[in-house]
Amino acid sequence: MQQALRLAAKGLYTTTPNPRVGCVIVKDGAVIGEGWHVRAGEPHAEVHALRMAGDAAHGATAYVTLEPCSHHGRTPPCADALVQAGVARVVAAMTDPNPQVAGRGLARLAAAGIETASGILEAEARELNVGFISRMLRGRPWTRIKLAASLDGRIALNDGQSKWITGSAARADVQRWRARSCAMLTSAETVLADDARLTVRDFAVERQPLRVVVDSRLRTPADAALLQTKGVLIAAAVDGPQRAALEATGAEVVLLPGADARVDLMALLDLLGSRGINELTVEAGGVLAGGLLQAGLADELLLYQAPVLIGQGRAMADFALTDLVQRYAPRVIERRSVGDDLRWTLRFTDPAQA
Ligand code: AOF
Ligand code: ZN
Repeated sequence: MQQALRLAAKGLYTTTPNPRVGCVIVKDGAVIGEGWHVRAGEPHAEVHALRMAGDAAHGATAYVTLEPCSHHGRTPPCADALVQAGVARVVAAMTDPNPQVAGRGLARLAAAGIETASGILEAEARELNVGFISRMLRGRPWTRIKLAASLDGRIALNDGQSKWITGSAARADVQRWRARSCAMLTSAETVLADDARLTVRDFAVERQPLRVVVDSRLRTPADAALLQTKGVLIAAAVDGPQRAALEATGAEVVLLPGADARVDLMALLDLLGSRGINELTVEAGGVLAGGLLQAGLADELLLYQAPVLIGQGRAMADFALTDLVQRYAPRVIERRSVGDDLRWTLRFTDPAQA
């Protein structure tokens, strides 16, 4: 199963909106087939592994990081392919949260007389598909807020200057998180201040994340750097004359009015879920981070903390407490060095429950 998980991870940057899945077929103690899902529309992991194993798959054991599918999606059911190949046993790391599958794949195998098991290295398998699981079970993406802050917790000076608080290693690391994300979320405020593109540039990728801008009053300038690459969604709360100019750049504009003439963030995440967005990474300022936190929509914080003091400046998340008991206290998942910076992975949501 460990080998199957390593194979699954090869699809980290490409499988969206599908999950990352790996499969290893073993017979008489030897690996006779291996495969992983590369892209939606192409064969599933099991099909690649069965093709490699050929006739030898008869009587073998298949290890899969996700329950084999039982439905006709873009491709036919893997459960049927495994039955036809005559495998004797199928071991899955976890069941498929897709309501079209949800246990039916394993049930179909069992009904055909195949021995089945599930729950092997399940935590690792869930970690790999935390976004897919979130979308299947909650209808919205796994939402990760990336923060780059000074030792004194500031993300910018009061005048907005923020280049560069963290070091080059941290900035390179951020590119990996962008690349695995289905979408990036930012605010008009950040676009106006930083003119960030939010694309992956440090290494070659075959797809760029969808870029989403929370822009309640349509303040995004049509010549913003982010609009120079296709694949931008602008979420506004009120319509305005600027809309036509934004749409002329190829961007899509949606109206999602919420309270106080601000974008309804829950409605936005639901929309992204309906569009197949599994992992969403937020790179914005304190207002959007604070809004997501207060709405209970932040699942994870990825915080790069630089060993610098910048004194007065902007906070990571904009909110005010009246009592310390109200503080946000996510679980510490990991603390690791990235160059001279410290990267914290903090979670509000347990992926097993997402
Ligand atoms: C598997 N093995 O390698 C993957 C699975 O539209 P399709 O045909 O690509 O089906 C996509 C669904 O199949 C996806 O939502 C998930 O439930 C499952 N993914 N299943 O047996 C695989 N990638
Ligand atoms: Zn399948």
